[in-house]
Amino acid sequence: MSSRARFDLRGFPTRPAEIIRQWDGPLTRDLVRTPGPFGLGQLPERLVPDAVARTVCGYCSIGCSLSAHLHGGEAINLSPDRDYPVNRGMACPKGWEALAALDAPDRATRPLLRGPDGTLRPVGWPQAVEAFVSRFRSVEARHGPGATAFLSTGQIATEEMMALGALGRIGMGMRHADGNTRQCMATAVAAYKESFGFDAPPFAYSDLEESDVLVFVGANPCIAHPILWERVCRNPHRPEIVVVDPRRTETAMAATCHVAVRPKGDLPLLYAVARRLIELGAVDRPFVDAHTEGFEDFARHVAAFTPESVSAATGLPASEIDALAEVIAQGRRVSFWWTMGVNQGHEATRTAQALIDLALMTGNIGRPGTGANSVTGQCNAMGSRLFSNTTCLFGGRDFGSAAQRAEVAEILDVDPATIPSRAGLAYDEILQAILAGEIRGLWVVATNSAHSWIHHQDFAEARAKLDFLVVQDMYTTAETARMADLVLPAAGWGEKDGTFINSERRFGRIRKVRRAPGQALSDLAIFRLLAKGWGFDLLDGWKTAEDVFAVLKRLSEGRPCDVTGIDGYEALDAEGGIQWPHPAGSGPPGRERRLFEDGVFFRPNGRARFCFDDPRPVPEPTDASHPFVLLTGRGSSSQWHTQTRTAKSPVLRKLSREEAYVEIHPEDARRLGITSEEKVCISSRRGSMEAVALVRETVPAGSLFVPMHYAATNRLTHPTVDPHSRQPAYKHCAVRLERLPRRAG
Ligand SMILES: Nc1nc2c(c(=O)[nH]1)N[C@H]1C(S)=C(S)[C@@H](COP(=O)(O)OP(=O)(O)OC[C@H]3O[C@@H](n4cnc5c(=O)[nH]c(N)nc54)[C@H](O)[C@@H]3O)O[C@H]1N2
Ligand SMILES: Nc1nc2c(c(=O)[nH]1)N[C@H]1C(S)=C(S)[C@@H](COP(=O)(O)OP(=O)(O)OC[C@H]3O[C@@H](n4cnc5c(=O)[nH]c(N)nc54)[C@H](O)[C@@H]3O)O[C@H]1N2
Ligand code: SF4
Ligand SMILES: [Mo]
Repeated sequence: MSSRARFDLRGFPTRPAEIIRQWDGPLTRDLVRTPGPFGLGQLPERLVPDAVARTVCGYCSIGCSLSAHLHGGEAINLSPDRDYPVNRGMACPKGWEALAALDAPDRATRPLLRGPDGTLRPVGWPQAVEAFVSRFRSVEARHGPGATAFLSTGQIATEEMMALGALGRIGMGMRHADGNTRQCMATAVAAYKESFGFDAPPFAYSDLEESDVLVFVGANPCIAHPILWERVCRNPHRPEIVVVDPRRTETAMAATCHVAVRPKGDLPLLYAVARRLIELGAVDRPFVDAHTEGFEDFARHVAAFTPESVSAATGLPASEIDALAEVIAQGRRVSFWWTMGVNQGHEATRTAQALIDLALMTGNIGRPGTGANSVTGQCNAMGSRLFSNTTCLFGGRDFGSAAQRAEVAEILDVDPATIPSRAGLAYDEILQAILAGEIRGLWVVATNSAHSWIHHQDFAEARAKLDFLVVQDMYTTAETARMADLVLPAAGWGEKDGTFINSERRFGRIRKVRRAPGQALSDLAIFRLLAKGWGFDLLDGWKTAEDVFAVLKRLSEGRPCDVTGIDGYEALDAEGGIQWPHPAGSGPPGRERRLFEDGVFFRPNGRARFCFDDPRPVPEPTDASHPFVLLTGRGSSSQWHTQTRTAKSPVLRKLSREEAYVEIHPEDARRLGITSEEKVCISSRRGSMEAVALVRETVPAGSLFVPMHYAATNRLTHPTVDPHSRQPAYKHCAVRLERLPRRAG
């Protein structure tokens, strides 16, 4: 049978209005209340809101609840909710401005297909589905079932990720799939799995308010998680706040103590702190004996890390390391928080585990105000970790386990043989396989790889090798969408229903408070259309997000992330979101809960494990030709990643710099004769970029900082990954800096 003949158009709507009516759901009908006064007096009469619906913010993983003020069912404004346990009336600029991203002129409103002349042209949905099905089938026919892959995301609803994971891996049989969570959370996943037995961030945000010592490592919440920082500010215990970061960030300035570790000096630093804690007698022996394993080996390992022996690697005097250990030893409720300064490194997993080790050895886990706490990044990074069916099987299961595959097959009512028996290649390996000509078809959903991937030249080269690239995005102008053979126009946050899982494991609802423009459809509707075209009928019953949520619940049953006790979406509204686990019969969910209060971990013997290793040299040390360390990360609270969304808001644009900039220490600037606001050139062995120099003491001498929001940044980065998590090491490479010759005239 030819691939074309298999595609059955019968019963398939062809008129745009019909497609939208049949495949995309109605605007939200769950109006929580009519609005009170909230300062919209200046709006014209016809825009006075007549109802309010609540939805969780679609940017970061804090998961603030926002009220959408509706007029005729569509949102005209947003304001933060006061009685939601997460944000308690607060939102950062991105939350307030979240609707602006929906109104942009470059929204993808029709499917686009690249024609023989190389240009992208609008086509109808039936043609788009046909192109998708026939081109993927023909790649497979020519190159075998391992020749296609998809890249998923932490920025669509959990229900949508599930539909993608089901269609891609089970329906289409793709052997390889990963997502942008690899760039972000893979390290925390690997660390938690090995140490705790499951990918289980243990905290509730209330822990921020209950600690007497908070240690932030490689985290800049003032910029990246502003409402998390607001929660710290509400801590009534006058806590010690330690920030371990090479840069003097906004968070470091607001802390009580800044430990300016040398870039990538964290592992020796944390081992030296552990050694000193043992010396100080700060080990919680009863806890260690009852609930952990491997402490004696760990103690032997860290014995070698004297403050003197690590001073070169950490750049810190012995006194500062001792002082840090003493603060931790004296704290009664110590919490450790980490994000990308840890996760994005060449020895990231062991560094994250060193923080877990510190919490375990001091018994700082399972009690209020404690924990080894990895904060997620994207709004639904945790949904992607547990339910995207990419790096793990649904519900945090293992693709390699026949028994677990059988469980999933039974719940979904599919043939167990259709579930892949391996997770498949990681993101970097998928790109390598494309470069090697082994993978020929790629489907990218809600991630902008051509900008965000480490040393993204690799992605551009991979594109040239692909027979077929599909990009499903909100905008035609996203760097990756521009490279596509087929662009599928997606509805964005605010234009569809579903749930996100925030950093503290809380399921929260998102709602359709706007109609998507043109023929754009929710990602769920797109997956269902494609499944129909492919002839995969599992998604026939997944008509609405809540239908899929019912399947999610069954997939979670008996797992650490069991949510069989959530009584549908209504319960999420009533409770202000619900954290996992919440098994059926477990009583009321409670407002804020942490894990491991009973000291029982998810490993077979119930004990947490101390994991450690010898520190390794950085992959690309500085030298005479490239004397600076390049640090990259978030630049402002108003810029989101590759800026496809935040750049659409005039308000957010005013709060950040449009042009790329580089922060440079005054000493280095003086030596090179560079002044603030001057244009400079930064180059690594892989590429170069121009940027405006900002001379600031916020970066240490010998390092430069460039935000990731500018497309050129990832020309420079060095494509290495942590060996355990395969997460890219975005935060270290060697570069040089030069003044640009003054233009003549
Ligand atoms: N405004 C805004 N907020 C965001 C995002 C955004 O794009 N914009 N993105 C979201 C996402 S997906 C994520 S993952 C989070 C990221 O949130 P964060 O991880 O807080 O942000 P980053 O700026 O990437 O990195 C944090 C810090 O790591 C430091 N660092 C670099 N190298 C090292 C090192 O070797 N050791 C230590 N200790 N620190 C180091 C950097 O100096 C930086 O200050 O933010 C989320 N929130
Ligand atoms: N140098 C450097 N690079 C980094 C980092 C760093 O610190 N330094 N951080 C890394 C990290 S932590 C992360 S998480 C990644 C993020 O990298 P990306 O995921 O590539 O960044 P985004 O800009 O968030 O891309 C999301 C894309 O999805 C689209 N989109 C938004 N909502 C929807 C939707 O509902 N449906 C669909 N179909 N599309 C949608 C947006 O238009 C955009 O094109 O970047 C990584 N890259
Ligand atoms: S802190 Fe995060 S979730 Fe809250 S409003 Fe800002 S971007 Fe949205
Ligand atoms: Mo991230």
